[in-house]
This record gives sequence, structure tokens and C-alpha cells, in this order.
Amino acid sequence: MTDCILIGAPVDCGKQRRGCLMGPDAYRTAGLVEALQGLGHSVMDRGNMTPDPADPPPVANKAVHHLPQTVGWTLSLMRAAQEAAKEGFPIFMGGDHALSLGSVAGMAAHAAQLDRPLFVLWLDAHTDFHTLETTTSGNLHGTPLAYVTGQKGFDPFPPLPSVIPVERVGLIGLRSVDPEERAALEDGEAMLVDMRMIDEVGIARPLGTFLDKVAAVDGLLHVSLDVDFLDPAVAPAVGTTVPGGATVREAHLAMEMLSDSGRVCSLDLVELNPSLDERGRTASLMVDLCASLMGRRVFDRPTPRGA
Ligand code: 4U7
Ligand code: MN
Ligand code: MN
Ligand code: MN
Repeated sequence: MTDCILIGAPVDCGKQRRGCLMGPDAYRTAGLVEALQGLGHSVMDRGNMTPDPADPPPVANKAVHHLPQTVGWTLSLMRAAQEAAKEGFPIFMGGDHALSLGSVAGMAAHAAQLDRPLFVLWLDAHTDFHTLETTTSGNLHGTPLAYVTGQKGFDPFPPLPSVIPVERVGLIGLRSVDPEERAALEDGEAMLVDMRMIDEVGIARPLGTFLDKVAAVDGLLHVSLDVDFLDPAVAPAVGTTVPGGATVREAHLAMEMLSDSGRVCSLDLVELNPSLDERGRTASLMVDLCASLMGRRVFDRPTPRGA
């Protein structure tokens, strides 16, 4: 039994194409509350948030757009995450991935207060490891992981209460990585799992290794699920489609293993653009994946390790 706290974060400033602001209501319409209640959890829907006012100085990179709004969302979400985490399990209903600048920074602050290490699992086609200096699209939904791991070049953003070391980050589903991101990540200690690795060894092995690492230091785990982690054939409602993504079963298996681990403390559901959906199928799939993460099973049995 978990106290789930739904936080609507209609962030739509992290990219050019609009529509992610409809995400929170699409999850409600697809039955997220009922699915969680059906699993025996209590659910508190806090409604939709707004960004704080913010007036950051402009940055040198002229491509960067919607900076004040993004900084404003980061401030309000950082606070909301810390408040919600004290009371239960926050589920951030996006909104584009710029929301994770705030949700993850806030969860990191929460974990630091508990004196527990926070790990982050990034399920995404992209690495989202640009800084305000390296981004060429200027789309800030491509930056959150660089910010929360303390990379340089985020001066207009609030200082991080707690930096997440890169070695506590795992990225799974990768198939679109820009040269600057690759250079920044290649020599680091993040666990990088691209689609080729999933093809070759499956998703269970690298995820199992990562979860063992979290357990070894009694860590907490924040999961950030980008719709484009999934193959666009099964999840079309996203602006940044990249072919060759995770299957429905690969995604469910990841969620089931995460649930078994008992380590997950918070979740982002990001990048759903309902105006691109087909009869709500992407929203429904995201709700089903969330249900798997929160304990839905066909039969109860542990994941066989070393299989
Ligand atoms: B998402 C991109 F150039 N790297 O910076 C960029 F490929 O949150 C994509 O993962 C960023 O959807 C995608 O614009 C951000 C691009
Ligand atoms: Mn992505
Ligand atoms: Mn993303
Ligand atoms: Mn893109």
C-alpha cells in the first residue's frame, strides 16, 4: 500500500511543438487514479501546478528559448517534489521532460535530507545531457540530466541543493545521442544502455545490474519515463519519435523489475503529447506501465536472476 501523490505538471516550454500541457488530463482520462486505487494504493491528486515567476538574465546561446518559464517551473517543481516526497510517492504527470529539471532536483534534496543516496533511471531514446551552452536546438527538455548531475552551464537555474553523481545514473533505450552529449557521457560512469544492447542481451540484465547497485548502498531510485523510450509504433503520441524503441513487453518487464526491487521512490511520466495520439492508446499504455511499476502482476513471482 503506497500513498501516491499525483502532481500535474503541464510543462510545455521545453521544445517548440506544443501539446504536452494536455498530458496530465490525458492520464486522468486514461484512468491513472482508478488503476492505482485498483492496486490498493491511496491516491491524492494535487491538480495541476503553475510555474513560479522568474526573470533570469539572458544567456549567450541564442538558440535557447523559454528560459524564464523553464526556470520558473524548476523552482515550483523542486519545492513540490520535496513537499510531496515527505508524504508519499510523487508521480509527476507531464508535461515535457523539462519538468525533470525540478522533479529530480527536488527528489535529490529530499534524499539528501534522509541521508540516502538517490539514483536516477532515465528511460529515453535520448540522453538529455545538453547544457545551455551545448544545445543547438535550444530545446530545454534536452537538458535535465546534465543539470541534476551538476554539469557546468546552468547559471540561470537555481543552485542544486544536492548534486547527483553521474555514477548513480542509468540510461536505458538510447538511440539518439548528439555528439556533445556523447563526449560528455562517454568517459563518465553513467550506465549507458543503447537499443543494441537490449537487442543483444535483453533489458533484464543491465537493469538487474543497476538495481543491484542501488540495493548495495540502500539507495532510493527516481524513474524518469519518456514516452519516446517506447517504439513509436506502439506509442505515437510524442513529438520526438525515434524508430527502433522498446517494445511493450520490454517496457513492462522493466517496470515489473523496478516494482520488485522496492527501491523506487518517485516517477516522472513525460513527453506525452495527446494531440498526436491515436484514440488515447499512448496515454493508456503509459498508465498500464505505471500500474506495472506500482505492483500490477499477471502472477506473483520473483524475477529469476542469472537467467
Ligand atoms: B527528450 C535533441 F537534437 N538532442 O537537444 C535536442 F536530437 O526529452 C533531442 O528526450 C532532445 O525528448 C530530446 O533537441 C529531449 C535533438
Ligand atoms: Mn526523449
Ligand atoms: Mn527525454
Ligand atoms: Mn528531438
